[in-house]
Amino acid sequence: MAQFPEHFRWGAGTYSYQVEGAANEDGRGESIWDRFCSIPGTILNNDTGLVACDHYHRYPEDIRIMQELGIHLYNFSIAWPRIVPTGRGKVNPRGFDFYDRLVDGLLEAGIEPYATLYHWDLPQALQDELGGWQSRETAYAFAEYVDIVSRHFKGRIHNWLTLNEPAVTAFEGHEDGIHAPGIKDARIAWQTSHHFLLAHGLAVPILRANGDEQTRVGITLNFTQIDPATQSPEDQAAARFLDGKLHRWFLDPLFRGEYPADVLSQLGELAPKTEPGDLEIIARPLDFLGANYYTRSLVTHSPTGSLSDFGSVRAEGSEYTEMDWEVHPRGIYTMLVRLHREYHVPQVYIVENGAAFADTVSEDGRVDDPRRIHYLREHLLQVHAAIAEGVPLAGYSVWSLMDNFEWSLGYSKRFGITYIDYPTQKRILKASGYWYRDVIAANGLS
Ligand code: IFM
Repeated sequence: MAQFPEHFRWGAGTYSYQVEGAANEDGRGESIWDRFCSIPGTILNNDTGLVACDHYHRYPEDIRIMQELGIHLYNFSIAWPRIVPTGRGKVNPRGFDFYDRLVDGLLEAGIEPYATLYHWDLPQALQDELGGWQSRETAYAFAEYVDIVSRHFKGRIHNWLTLNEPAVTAFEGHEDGIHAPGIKDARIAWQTSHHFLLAHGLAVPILRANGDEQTRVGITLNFTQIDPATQSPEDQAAARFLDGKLHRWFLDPLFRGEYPADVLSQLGELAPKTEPGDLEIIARPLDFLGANYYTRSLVTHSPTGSLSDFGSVRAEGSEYTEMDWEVHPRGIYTMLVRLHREYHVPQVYIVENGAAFADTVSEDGRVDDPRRIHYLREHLLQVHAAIAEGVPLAGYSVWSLMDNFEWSLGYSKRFGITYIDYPTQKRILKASGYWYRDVIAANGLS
């Protein structure tokens, strides 16, 4: 039996644009994802987040599912365009109503709200007026929004995560252009990465000042196990650079107050402009780090020598999910041990871990997803091993509570432990949901 520590916290997550829907209700402003999705051909099947899982209206049922699971915490994000529709200035009081009901409902159900302040739905007005995250001013606009939100929820939300996966939104949104706002410019992408970190650092003291003695502040980063496809010096160098770009570029400033020198020197002209004092702002002490882990990447070097078009190969004999992501459970252990030994993170939460599979509803109305159970089980065993190694891991949250809008892949990928029948919005707890419920009840797995 892999028994977890006594106060280990189990959770499940969703994020605003992926589940809420109600995109035009109660004064919500347009976000960059609304705009991006409205461009035909951008998103698979031209799906959008207009309705999504209708969590905005169906949250009471979703809270009941959380209660059935027995989770201790719910990871969700607050949509900036609901609260400040144009990003800066006028606050929309009706924008708080949904989150008030959600947070109060969670608290009544004994589930702790873990609120992420930014998961990719920037108010479109800031993109139009400032160029979005390529402008330093957006970081200051974020700080104002954080001030408004954290004052409002004082005493009700104690656990704050400033940003989720800044590396993904910086590079996939501004270098690859496959996420909103669809920019393809490496220089802009690196500049936005700095502004994300700056925005985070500006938010930290605001959250503390507006909170109370229970307030805890963190940020969530995404991690992939990055290995070279071969032992050739070129592939090894590519893997080292990618690890630098996706991991150390964010970890080093947050926990060491500096950008990694090897990445900086390779960037040359692409290096972001910074101002004196920025790194001190970014490196403000945190209470915990949120860490997301899904897969491994076997990297090949770029044939053109570019810093963006690396290749990858498939791992012989490995299982792959519907995302075409390798199932590589050991990577979550390696990541956790690294965060502990190299970065001395005060505390870690797994904020996301999970897998997309092609789930279907059987004739008797059940959703059997043995591959997801296997995936979660193998990862949890590695998480357990990391705790035994001394990693200060406080909790684990599965991605996701329910199937939802998977960005440029629309609704085609199902990550949930709850199945969503989109035409009827019916929720069906999958076999993995029942399995997770039992893990939580036992605080461990055999
Ligand atoms: O759905 C996403 C989520 O929004 C951010 N982390 C990865 C998940 C799966 O791709």
